[in-house]
Amino acid sequence: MTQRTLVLLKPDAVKRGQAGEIIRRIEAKGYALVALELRSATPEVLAEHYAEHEGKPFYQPLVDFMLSGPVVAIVLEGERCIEGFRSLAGATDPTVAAPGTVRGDLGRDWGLKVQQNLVHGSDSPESAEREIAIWFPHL
Ligand code: IDP
Ligand code: MG
Repeated sequence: MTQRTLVLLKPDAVKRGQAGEIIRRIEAKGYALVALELRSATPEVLAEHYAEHEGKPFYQPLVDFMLSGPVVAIVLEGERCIEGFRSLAGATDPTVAAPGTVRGDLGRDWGLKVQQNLVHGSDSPESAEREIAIWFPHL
């Protein structure tokens, strides 16, 4: 089943010069790049993107972090790439993300700053469709 998913390389990935390494892993897995752009998120885009997390204790720190520098927004295409990219990314908390994953290999232990986990990936076909429309309305 060919799918599309939205991936974000978060500001920590861009600042630390890990964007290329993460894109290399995506391409090595066989996923196609459909769209890719370095850009600055806006409060409006992030409010839509993270709507499901509004009201949670980590919401505002997460939004502030996502505004702290440019992100790379990517649409990938490939066989079961929604599940597949999340498998490449690893668990949300880089401290416990498995070795071999982006977060496990490249994530640092930032204490409570779980938000600095390098990447976002859509978690379902419905989320992917919604998030691609937010970041790439022309697609
Ligand atoms: P996911 O990115 O693995 O799908 P979600 O639960 O959807 O994780 O959370 C969205 C983002 O919010 C995470 O990637 C991370 O940046 C941040 N986050 C999640 N849980 C926490 C937390 O407990 N503390 C701080 N940030 C968190
Ligand atoms: Mg999520």
